[in-house]
Amino acid sequence: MSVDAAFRREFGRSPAGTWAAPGRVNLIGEHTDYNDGYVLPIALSHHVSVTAAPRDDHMLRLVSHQADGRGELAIDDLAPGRVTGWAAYPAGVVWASRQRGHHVGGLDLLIDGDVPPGAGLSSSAALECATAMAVADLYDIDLAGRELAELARHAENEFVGVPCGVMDQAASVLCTAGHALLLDTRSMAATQVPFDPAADDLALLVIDTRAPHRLVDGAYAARRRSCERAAATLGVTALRDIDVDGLDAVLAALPTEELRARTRHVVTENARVEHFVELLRAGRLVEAGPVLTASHVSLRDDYEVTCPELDTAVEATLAAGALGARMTGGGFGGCAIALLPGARVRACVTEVHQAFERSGFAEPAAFTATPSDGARRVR
Ligand code: GAF
Repeated sequence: MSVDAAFRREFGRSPAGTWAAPGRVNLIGEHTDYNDGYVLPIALSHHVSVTAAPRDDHMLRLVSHQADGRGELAIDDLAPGRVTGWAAYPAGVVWASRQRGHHVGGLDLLIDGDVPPGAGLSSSAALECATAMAVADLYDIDLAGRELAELARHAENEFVGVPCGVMDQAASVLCTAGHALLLDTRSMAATQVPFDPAADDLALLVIDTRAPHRLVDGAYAARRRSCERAAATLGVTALRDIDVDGLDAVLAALPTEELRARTRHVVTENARVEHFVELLRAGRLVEAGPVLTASHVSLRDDYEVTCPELDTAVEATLAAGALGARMTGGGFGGCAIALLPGARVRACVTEVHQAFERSGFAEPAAFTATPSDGARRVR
């Protein structure tokens, strides 16, 4: 059934259009975005789509084919904490738009897509960004690019209650095909860096460990608080301000081993992003694998956000000939990525499956990623 027919069946009228926003994987720069640091995501070819029509009243009617559910909300009653589950993301975008003084009336929204939810591939940011684009177009709001990403992030922080940084929403909006997005999350300067593993006979494999990933859990917020405490103790605005040269002397000023480890991760991770980008720009992607693996080790040992499934995925891909591998996204479950010769993809996937089976983990899923375009109107 076409999306128009599906919309008509659900809402009894025709839609005004469809907007689609992609999920992402982050190549490197993890847990740096709420420290004013650098990130380097690519958009995936997987999308969340929002087919929408404005309404004359102030009702928000929502149907999700992805999450198999529906909701009906009065937009004048929207307030942080009042909506839970997947509906909080589109409702949060409507709320955040109105908070910023934009006139937004009622909407019918049909949500669909193929970004696996709960896998750490930013299905929620994609839903927010597709909704924000639909709302902006339908209510004639001059909102695009960074500002749209900031609004989506505002919805997630304030309405949904997840204290995330801006990476996922920025990736979903600003990425372009064939490129990784180098984002300075302090200045929001965005640079497109050509990223084409196939040109070097390489592939970027994404392994969904299927270990449940929940950002809402307190561990993400706790990491964030540790970073803020470390920055305050060191007298800097954010850990981004600490130079990797002379890091040991700086760390000695922190009171606990935990704060030293968290700080070491953030500072060295920012340096790894810069190094990775230098290699990319110099056409030396084949040499960049160890930088990815070093990021994983830092996230495992210093930042403590990996889990047995992520560590196993990384070890198995390296054993099967990957040049480098790491967890991607918030961690505590979700996905790992591996950079490997295209000819090793099959063997690598087999190795990961076998390693998961030996460990008694759920069966993982895998696909190769293609750097794709950011959010757009599709119809
Ligand atoms: C999650 C968050 F949403 C991002 O903002 C980022 O902090 C990431 O975890 C870790 O790099 O995806």
